[in-house]
Amino acid sequence: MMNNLKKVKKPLTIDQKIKRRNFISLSVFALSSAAAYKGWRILYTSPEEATGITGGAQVPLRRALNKTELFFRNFFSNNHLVKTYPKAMAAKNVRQNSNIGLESNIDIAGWKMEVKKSGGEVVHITIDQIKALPKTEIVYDFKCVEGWDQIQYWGGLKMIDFIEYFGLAEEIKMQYMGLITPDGEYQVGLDMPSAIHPQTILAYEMNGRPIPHNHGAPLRLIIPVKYGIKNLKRIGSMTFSNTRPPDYWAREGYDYYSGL
Ligand SMILES: Nc1nc2c(c(=O)[nH]1)N[C@H]1C(S)=C(S)[C@@H](COP(=O)(O)O)O[C@H]1N2
Ligand SMILES: [Mo]
Repeated sequence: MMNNLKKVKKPLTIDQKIKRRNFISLSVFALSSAAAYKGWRILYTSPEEATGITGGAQVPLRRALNKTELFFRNFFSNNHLVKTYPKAMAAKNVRQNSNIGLESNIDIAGWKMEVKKSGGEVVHITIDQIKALPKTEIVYDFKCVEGWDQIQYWGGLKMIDFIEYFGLAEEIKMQYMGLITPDGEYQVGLDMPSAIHPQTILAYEMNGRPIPHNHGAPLRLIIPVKYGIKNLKRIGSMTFSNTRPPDYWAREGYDYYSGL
């Protein structure tokens, strides 16, 4: 009686099972490939953004990049601090990367940082003026986009202290800070929240000693919330703006924000 009510399903043979599985996975593969191809076509045939501040990425891609940027900006609020380490953990042999803008000789004693204020006024600041102010030290994991990282120990003047001492409160109401080497060869653009993050410093010491030439003497940027590319060595000038300042690696196609 039971047999009449219930249609007995014959169990699938191993062979049939394999066939069925193959069919399912093939269909899934075909469908996702079609979707991927379509997505790629949309991206590929979409207009390229104008090459300028950022390299020529396809517009939707740039839109996506800008979305991630927004997410991270919100995520890394001013209160978020990068992890720090004891001094004993800092590398003795500090890695040294590219040296764009450091090729020419520099007269450390004669060096001055040029700060362009919003009213057009230009202020020149010496290394002694900067060293006269309270020093801040940090030991953290420096990360380069090329795939290396190292715990390093830097000392200098906190950017936010610098802003306060040199009366740049109006300037930091703008959206961006720009830094350029004295010869103009290497440039970095920073969103203001990162520039004035409590761990961002204008560094003049590495491992407790004046910064060596190839690491950016006499003054470089140490910005722990960003990848190495944003940590400009040998600062020549500082500007403030509401449009993105020139940025060496962004022009080469790297992410403008380059946050960790
Ligand atoms: N002026 C200048 N600053 C620069 C660079 C550069 O080529 N020129 N390279 C950047 C990159 S990619 C990294 S990883 C760090 C490396 O700093 P370091 O040489 O002290 O390790 O500096 C950054 N600042
Ligand atoms: Mo780097």
